[in-house]
Order: sequence, then structure tokens, then C-alpha cells
Amino acid sequence: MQDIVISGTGLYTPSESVSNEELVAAFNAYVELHNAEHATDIAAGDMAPLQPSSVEFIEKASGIKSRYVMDKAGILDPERMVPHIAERPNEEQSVMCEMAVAAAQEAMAQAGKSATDIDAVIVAASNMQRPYPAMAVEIQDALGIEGFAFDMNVACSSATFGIQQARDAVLTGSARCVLMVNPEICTGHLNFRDRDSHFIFGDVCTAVIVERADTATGDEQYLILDSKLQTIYSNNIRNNFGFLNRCDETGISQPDKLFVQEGRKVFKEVCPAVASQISAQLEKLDIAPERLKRMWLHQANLSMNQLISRRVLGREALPEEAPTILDEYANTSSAGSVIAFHKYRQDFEPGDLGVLCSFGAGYSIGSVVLQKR
Ligand code: CO8
Repeated sequence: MQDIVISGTGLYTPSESVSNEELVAAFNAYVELHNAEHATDIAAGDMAPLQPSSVEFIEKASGIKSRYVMDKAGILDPERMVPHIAERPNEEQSVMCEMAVAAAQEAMAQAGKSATDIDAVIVAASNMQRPYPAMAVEIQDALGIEGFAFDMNVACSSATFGIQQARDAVLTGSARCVLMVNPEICTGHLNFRDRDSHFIFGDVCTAVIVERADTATGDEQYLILDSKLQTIYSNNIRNNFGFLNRCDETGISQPDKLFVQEGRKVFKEVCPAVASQISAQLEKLDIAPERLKRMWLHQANLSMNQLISRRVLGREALPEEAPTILDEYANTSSAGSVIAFHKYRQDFEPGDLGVLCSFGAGYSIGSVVLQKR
């Protein structure tokens, strides 16, 4: 079998960031407005008052301290609580394309690849800004890449599933080299009026170059030793937004048309499944857990990552063994584990091993075992 490598990664980070303090102040201003507006019903016991959010809760429950966003003003306006992202004319580059091009250019430069070296573009993300034409085709055109391009969605696991699709395309010879990008505008699908989830997500875009080892010329190459995907149906993370919404007016603008979850259940059900998948994969590859230098884990919740790494390693992981970026970026869905990989691998020596792993809605779990060449 051909050796396939990841030879470059790129990261686009929005310029604006929102701290927990800013987010909670906006949420609590909204709560005061809402409760004042419904004071009569609340006093009569016909409506429960909304409860304020808390910085301490957010940091303790999730490990998140801030998030990058495409538009801060709209999110922090208690009368709006939705980012302002203006529609653009069809002739203009769309916003997801713009962020993807920036991340892709960094990944291509790192891999030493030009547009003519790449045969396919995969856009793998939780939410596409439109159904068609595929975001991937617009991005392909913007970068001047020939060949084919398509979009795919496996929620938080989109990137690892995308890496496997890219690897398969290179293995079968349908592409020499694939660009896989993850534009995530999570704030567009986040209910900033929901106390349980308003703090969870941020915006970002990551990019990965996958190619045959014998064509790779970049300084940093990571051999894909194995890639394992798993899906298990669950309604505990769900978003019912879709093209059929207009066919039933009663559902329009209801909370289930944005991100909703049973966070506790997700935590309890997903962590053991992820740890078992990684452990079984390492056993199959005959890699003892102590040989793993790093786990670039999905960035949803700090305690989740501590639990998963503890189960895999059989002891507490050192911070550098399972690096955290969610404190600064929050949950960026599919991009989270790729951000961790992009930022925390400079100390890798040839032969060092790591696992890139994502998990989330579906449920979906993807784990890719990598070795530095
Ligand atoms: N401030 C103060 N108190 C709060 C707040 C708040 N903001 N929110 C809840 N509380 C209170 C609750 O009311 C509750 O009070 P009580 O005990 O009196 O009932 C108490 O705090 C505890 O609440 P929870 O049980 O909900 O709190 P947890 O400790 O479980 O923490 C978390 C909540 C952080 C959400 C945690 O459960 C978690 O992280 N779970 C895992 C979630 C996860 O990984 N989800 C993956 C989703 S991402 C994904 O798959 C991609 C989706 C696609 C992207 C979509 C883009 C938008």
C-alpha cells in the first residue's frame, strides 16, 4: 500500500474575540430585558423568569475562556444576539470561501504545493452557508485548482472523516494531492439566548494537505498510519434547520432550528466510546499507549479531554500530551483537533507518534494515527 502523508496545515483565525465576561454581560442584559418585558406573567406565576449566566460556571464546566467570532457587535447586542454577516452578491467571494482560502494558502505553502499540484478539494464542516453550488467548488475556483471538489458534513468529526476521504482518494489514484478545509462559522448556528449553550462555540477555519509520501517535499510530513471512523445514531446533539422548514410554518425560528444538546448525556456516552476506539486502534497497530507523544483531541470540553486521555494512557495526561486550545478558541466543531495539531507539533522528531481525534454529533468519532517522517 502507498504511504500517504499530511504535509501541511493552515489556520484562519477571525480578528475579533469575545471573553466570557463580555458574553455573560450581554446575556444577563438580555435576561433583564426579557424578565422586565414579561414582569406581569412572571409575577402571576404564568412564566418562569430567565436565570443569569455566570463566568465561573462556564470556565468550570467547559474550560472555555474566550472565542474568536466573525462578528462581535451583533452577538453582544442584547436586543439582537446574532452575528451580523451581510449577504453578498453572487459575483463576490462568499464569506466561507474567504476564510477557507486564507487557511488553504497557509497549508499549501507549508506543503510546498501550488494549485497545479492539487487534484481535489474537500470542504468538511458542520454547517455550509448554502446547499449549492458546493462551497468546495467555489474554493477550488478561487484557488485555481483543477479536478473535482465536494462538500461533506459529519458535524464535529467532519475533519477526520475528510482526512480519510482524502487519503482514500490518493490511495485509489483519483487524486495525487487533496486539499481538505474546515470553515466553521459556529456562531451562525448558536442560540446566544440559551443559557445552557451560549458559551460553547467560536468561528475559525483549518486546512490540511494530504498526498502520497513520494510526492511530498514539505519540511514536515506526518505519515497516516491508520484512520478509523465510527458513527452511532443519537439525538443528544441535534439541529433541525433545513430546506423543509418552510413547509411547516409552526417550526420556523423554534430553538431546535439551531444547535441543541443534552450536554451531560453527550459527555457520559461519548467519552468511553472515544477512549475505546483509540485504545483498540493502538492495540491493532501494536503501539503501546506510552509510545504516544501526543493526542490532538477534539476541543469541546476540558474535562472530556482529560477523561479520554486518562483512559487511553492509564494515567493523567501531562498538558503537553493532550494540548488545549479550547480555552482561547472554544469549541470550533470540526476544526478543533486540527487547530491543536497545527499549533502543537513543532517539537516532534522523526518516528514520534500522535493521534488526531474528533468526536461529536451523530454521534461520530474519527481517529487518525500519525507518525512524523
Ligand atoms: N451559567 C450558570 N449556570 C448554568 C449555565 C450558565 N451558563 N448553564 C447551565 N447552568 C446550570 C444548570 O441550570 C444546572 O443547574 P442545576 O444543577 O441547578 O440544574 C447546572 O448549571 C449544571 O448544568 P449542566 O448539567 O448542563 O452542566 P454540565 O456540567 O453538564 O456542563 C456542558 C455543561 C459544558 C455543556 C457539558 O455538559 C459538556 O461540555 N458536555 C459535552 C458537550 C459536547 O461535547 N458536545 C458536543 C457538541 S459539538 C458537536 O458535535 C458539533 C455540533 C455542530 C456545531 C454546531 C455549531 C453551533
